Amino acid sequence: MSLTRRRFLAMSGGIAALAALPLAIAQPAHEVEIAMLGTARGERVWFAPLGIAVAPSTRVRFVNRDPGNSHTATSYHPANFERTQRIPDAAVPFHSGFLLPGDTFEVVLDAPGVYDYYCLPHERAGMVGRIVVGTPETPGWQGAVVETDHAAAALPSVERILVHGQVMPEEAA
Ligand SMILES: [Cu+2]
Repeated sequence: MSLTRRRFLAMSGGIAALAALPLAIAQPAHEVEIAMLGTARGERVWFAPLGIAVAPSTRVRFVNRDPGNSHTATSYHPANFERTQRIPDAAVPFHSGFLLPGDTFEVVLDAPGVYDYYCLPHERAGMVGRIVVGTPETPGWQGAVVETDHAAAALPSVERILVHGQVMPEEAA
């Protein structure tokens, strides 16, 4: 079974599950910020929010607000260090490069669907995030993701993100 086929099957179930839920992004912002954060000694690192719902063509600004570490925002895609694709087929993969404390990286997400991303040096420490662009009703939605990756298992569900608008790390478990 191809990746595309599996994504389609998962997407179909997701649409059915979401049909009755109130969604939180009635008034979409044109810009959102996702902070890169960490404890003083670097024992824990994370993106905040961990999951966020945005409208298509929202500008997402990653800001490294961790004074003690460099981070990246890197979409799961074969073009980025041969990771499994976890962004819509129509999306352009993004990779911020290493952001020093205070640095920012911006990306405009046009294609609807689910974007999973990670921090290159901290992926195995669980520094991952999820952006949901649009809803299952948005034309071109490709919301399915294949949730087999270990780090990605820490991500909140698409349904949870759509209902709440955003999910902070403490709530994700
Ligand atoms: Cu990091």
